[in-house]
Amino acid sequence: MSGRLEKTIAAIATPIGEGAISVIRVSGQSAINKVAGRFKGKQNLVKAKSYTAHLGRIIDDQNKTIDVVVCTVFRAPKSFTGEDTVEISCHGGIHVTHRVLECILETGVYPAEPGEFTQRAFLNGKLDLSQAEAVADLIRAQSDKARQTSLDQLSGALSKQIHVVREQLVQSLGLLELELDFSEEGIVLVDKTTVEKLFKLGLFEIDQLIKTYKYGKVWREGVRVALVGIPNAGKSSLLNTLLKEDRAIVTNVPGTTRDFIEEKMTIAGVLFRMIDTAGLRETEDTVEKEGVHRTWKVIKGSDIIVLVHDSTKTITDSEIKLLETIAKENKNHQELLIANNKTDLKDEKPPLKHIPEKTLVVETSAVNNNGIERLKEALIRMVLDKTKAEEKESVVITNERHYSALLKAKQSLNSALNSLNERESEEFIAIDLRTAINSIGEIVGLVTTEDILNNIFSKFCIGK
Ligand SMILES: Nc1nc2c(ncn2[C@@H]2O[C@H](COP(=O)(O)OP(=O)(O)OP(=O)(O)O)[C@@H](O)[C@H]2O)c(=O)[nH]1
Ligand SMILES: [Mg+2]
Repeated sequence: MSGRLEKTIAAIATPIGEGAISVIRVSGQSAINKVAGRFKGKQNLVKAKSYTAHLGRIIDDQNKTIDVVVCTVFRAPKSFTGEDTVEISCHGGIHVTHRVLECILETGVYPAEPGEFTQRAFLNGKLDLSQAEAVADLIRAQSDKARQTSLDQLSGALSKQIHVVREQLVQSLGLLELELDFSEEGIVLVDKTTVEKLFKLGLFEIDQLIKTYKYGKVWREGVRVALVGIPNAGKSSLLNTLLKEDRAIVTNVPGTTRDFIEEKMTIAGVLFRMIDTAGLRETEDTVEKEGVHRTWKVIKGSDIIVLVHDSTKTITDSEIKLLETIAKENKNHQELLIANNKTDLKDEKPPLKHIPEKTLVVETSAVNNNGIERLKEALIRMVLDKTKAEEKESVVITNERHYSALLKAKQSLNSALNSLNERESEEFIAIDLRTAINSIGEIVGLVTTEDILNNIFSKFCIGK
């Protein structure tokens, strides 16, 4: 790793395609010198001050002009990577961008690997690991909520909280190492209740963070909403009306939708993944059977289930079975909502029986748009109500790696607490405590391995 850090690297930092400009980022000890050798402008880049931009031309080894560019110079340590950096803004064509990059690489600069600029920022202490991960999350954010949580993480809100929790555990370790005394006649340096209190405080704070993950994940990946029901209830029609787009096939033939269809939409800044499914019924048709099988899978994996019911029909056995299954197997605390559809039809409306108490029923019509706004409000309210408690916590866990590190820390701390209560020797308790401290440290990168780093940064794009 350290050998690599001595190398100067370059990559295209903007998406490949035609645009007004593209940016080529060059970073490392000799970044400014190398670019200066291929740059002709009024200013010699070698002498350029930090944070200055210079108009000029990029030339190849034959002195031929490749493009007219603007070079922005950042001097270490005040750059994204913490190293000398030049960002070359050239014309945004695919060919011209590659040619400019080639000219720079020809001078002995190395092509950057995925995420290498951010990895350098981490290794040079500009960002901790959770902040580096937030860069990728911010770039991938698909909703306002996702953007906000990544930005908070990038600003260091999570890091701060992690350091507080870790510091508490380190303090308890210090106390523990001072020597716990359980015997009657020994010198009591630290009493058991003080350490126990500290452990419990640590556990409480770790738990608070763990609890936010359910929502953090939702902010990041979106709320999965399954539109389910019996054939012809109007699931596909509702999807189309919600999306304001003719996305799914709608016919009056029961069993039209065979495979599920997933589409994204945002409501009040929150990303929702709406999934239209095959109508549930007993069938001998091989394709439809597979569709029904997939519907059950979608039901299990979603956060909210919208049972679309045809309001002109009496509730069927299939619908009752669905409601019972959701009630029984609801390990993930999924929310249930009923869209009582086709309210525009003049037919008689039989009473909705057999639905669980307190279930929210929204009257809808996919044909004349009636109740669609109310349905959207109900969806967002479900998400916000559930997250209200957690929103008070300023820090939200969105990343699976952080979540598993917290779970590991909790497990070790619990085990330390047990050992303490069973009056095991302090060395024994300290082992678990150190494991917990390390797990917490992994989140911000105080403890890392090459594997962890490779795993994180290889998922970045080149140029980030
Ligand atoms: N009047 C009226 N007709 C509707 C409404 N929603 C759907 N329909 C009609 O009901 C029929 C079935 O609609 P779909 O959206 O295909 O129903 P589905 O639940 O997706 O059905 P499957 O894919 O077969 O499971 C179509 O003829 C729709 O035009 C509604 O709110 N009002
Ligand atoms: Mg359908």
